[in-house]
Amino acid sequence: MKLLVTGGAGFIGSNFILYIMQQYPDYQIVNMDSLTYAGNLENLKSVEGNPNYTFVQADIADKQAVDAIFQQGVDVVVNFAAESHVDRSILEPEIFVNTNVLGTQVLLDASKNYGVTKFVQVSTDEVYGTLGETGLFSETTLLAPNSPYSASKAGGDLLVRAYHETFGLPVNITRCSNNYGPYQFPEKLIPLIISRALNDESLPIYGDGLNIRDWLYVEDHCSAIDLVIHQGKIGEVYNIGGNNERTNLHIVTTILEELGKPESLITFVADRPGHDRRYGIDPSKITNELGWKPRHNFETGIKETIRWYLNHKDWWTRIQSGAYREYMTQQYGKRLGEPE
Ligand code: NAD
Ligand code: TDX
Repeated sequence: MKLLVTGGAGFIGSNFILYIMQQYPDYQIVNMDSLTYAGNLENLKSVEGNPNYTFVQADIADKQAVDAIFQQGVDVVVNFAAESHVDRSILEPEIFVNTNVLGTQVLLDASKNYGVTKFVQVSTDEVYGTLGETGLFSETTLLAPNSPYSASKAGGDLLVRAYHETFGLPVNITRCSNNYGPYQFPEKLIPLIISRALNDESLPIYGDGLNIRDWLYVEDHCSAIDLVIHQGKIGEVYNIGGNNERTNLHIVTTILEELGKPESLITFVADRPGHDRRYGIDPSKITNELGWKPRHNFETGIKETIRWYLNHKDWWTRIQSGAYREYMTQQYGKRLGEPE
């Protein structure tokens, strides 16, 4: 099988490539990634020389570059490529539409024209909007995205659906909850808090810190996508989540306790505009129909993740370059009372 993985140099995409190459050593993997700030080929050093792995630096919205890859033959597409950070989508919405909507459409067109056997769209629970105190997101929950990020992901999802209904493209959409684990860019909550706490820096918590996310260890997301590629029923949406709802404050205090750092580092800052209060996934469809089960529980997964960041300080220190520092000032300068 020849698998085109887009966005394979990012957090989940690189974990997925490492996972799939271990599970199916004879699959051919083409990793297409434009290497934005979030793409890092260092994550894939261990497979670089493998003859079954190829990297192509290209933008999914670049029709010619996409066509050139499909001309070489593609069986299955797994589309991870996206602008993925909600806060950045508030600062700069346009690139989210370019990649997450237009880029997805370019990939869909090529998939239709070259007749792939499956197109898997890696989406997010954020397309459903926010939950109140009760209830869970199911696959039939109405889409009600609240951020430019989630709206652009919902736009991509709707195009995937339309290409299935209109052109008969064989598709699946997966909607996963918050991932954590190795290689996550230190702008996202868990690696941000670990890296800042290790440097004894203040820890910005939006609003009252009681927003809830449903956390899943990244390898469990990869195993779910593996099942969807091989067994997912054409045209279906699958929600993925491990029933691990936690408040942000709980996440932060757990990390501080594990690192032996004081809670006085916590700094409550201005809330994220449009901040979704709670996410919670009902994973019963993928569990019952495809037999998926997460292998990691949150308590062990978070400890493994903290250990990984402790052992890979070089990895995240290198990332914290000029561009990262610029973003941090733009995002947190005023919130943390620092000059902009
Ligand atoms: P990430 O930001 O770490 O990685 C995104 C990757 O896509 C990067 O390597 C980047 O270089 C690449 N990319 C961006 N724009 C591109 C373009 N135009 N063309 C080609 N490559 C491009 O993101 P992630 O956290 O790994 O998320 C991967 C996917 O999973 C996204 O589609 C995201 O919406 C979805 N998702 C993420 C989470 C999560 O918790 N991180 C949860 C559910 C779903
Ligand atoms: O500095 C911070 N302070 C803070 O309180 C940051 C970066 C986040 N938060 C809060 C906001 C959220 O309630 O922590 C929670 C998690 O925030 P993020 O890590 O930014 O993730 P989230 O906005 O929930 O989105 C993530 O999960 C779904 C991914 O970034 C998305 O790509 C995915 O679709």
